[in-house]
Amino acid sequence: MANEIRKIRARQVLDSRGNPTVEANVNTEHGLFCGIVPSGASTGAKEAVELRDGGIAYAGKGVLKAIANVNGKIAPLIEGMDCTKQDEIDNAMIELDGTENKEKLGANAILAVSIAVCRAGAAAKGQRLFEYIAALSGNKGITMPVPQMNVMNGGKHADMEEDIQEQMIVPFGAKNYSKALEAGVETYHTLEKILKKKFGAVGTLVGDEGGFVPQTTTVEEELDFISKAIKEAGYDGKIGLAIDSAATEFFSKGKYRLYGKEYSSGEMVDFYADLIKTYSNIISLEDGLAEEDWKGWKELTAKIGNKIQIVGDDLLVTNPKRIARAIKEKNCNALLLKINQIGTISESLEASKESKKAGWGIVVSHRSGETEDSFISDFAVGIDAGQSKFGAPARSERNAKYNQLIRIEEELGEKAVYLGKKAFNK
Ligand code: 2PG
Ligand code: MG
Repeated sequence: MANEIRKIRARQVLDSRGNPTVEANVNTEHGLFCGIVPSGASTGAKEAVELRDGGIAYAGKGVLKAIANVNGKIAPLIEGMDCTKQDEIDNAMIELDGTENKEKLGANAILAVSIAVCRAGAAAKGQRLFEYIAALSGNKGITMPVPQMNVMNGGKHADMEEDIQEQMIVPFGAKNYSKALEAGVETYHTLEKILKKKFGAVGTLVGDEGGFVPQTTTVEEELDFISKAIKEAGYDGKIGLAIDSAATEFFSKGKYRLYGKEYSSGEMVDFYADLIKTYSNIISLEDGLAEEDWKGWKELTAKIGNKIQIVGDDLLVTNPKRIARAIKEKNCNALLLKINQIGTISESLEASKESKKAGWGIVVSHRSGETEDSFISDFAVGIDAGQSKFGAPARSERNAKYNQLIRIEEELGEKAVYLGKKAFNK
């Protein structure tokens, strides 16, 4: 049979934090195709399950059980199938697993295969990966994402408590993606100089996503440093700010605890409303509230969702069911799309489709634990997401994504679209 999957094999490799993760290889007549799975630190409770071994090796973080599931259970089922039938293959794995959250086989086992199959499918059709994903999903596959670049790390990504996790710069005012990248990189390096001057060498230590972790004590102080860097780099008015609070991490017993202060849900909403008044260059806010604070999210969206983009990450976990609820109840107006939160490419496409139908923005996102796999770059262009979140433009597991986008933009040539501010929902 043409396009037949001849062999599937998985192995344990390392992610950017030095933790084990799953790599799968899919063999067809067109070659060998690979998929490597990322891993989060500030994970949503409702994410698909990442199967870990427990025990002593790698402090319990080994993935040999997931590897055994690929080699012993998934491979016998999928080998012989047509690699261009992404839906059928993903559904077969979902059925074999049989649980709501993929806990039996592990979403890490399933996703590694799903990614590799997608690459094999593209090769079988003689298409570039982004073109193939566009065809699979009924999109044009010509939109270069506006990057949210994480220049200041905090929270779980920097071993900080009661802290905002990510402060990002958003180079929307560029004529194309490459120019946006250039602006982002120059601003990142300007920020480095500013922080070094202020705090010395310790001011430029970086967190898991390559952003700096200076000794700051308020969000305002942090945003001031970044705004200064934008200005000094010459991009005032051309680069905006985005925040991922990852608020579930500083929420407990009904209270939010941030930078030494305590807030109710309503007070957090006011906090953000004030913040965007002071910093009118904020364009997007992700996980401003905790993952089960649906009522707070609704208030937040009603209050400032017409001024900035309100992005659901832990709230939605790229799960079509939670997305449907949030669309209905108006809890946010944009999806953070992480393929390993749901565990297959087909379900990720479904999540993006439903979000688009609702008029939401879509941000295709990395995890804090990443690898050299740049699949999500092709995915972001393939679904015409319009936005990406791939960390700081530093460290090769992040730059692998930015670099792949450079190649895609070059290939698209005149066809490439850069939406700038228009990519953001309000
Ligand atoms: C997030 C992500 C990526 P993690 O919260 O958006 O930045 O972090 O992968 O640790 O969940
Ligand atoms: Mg997040």
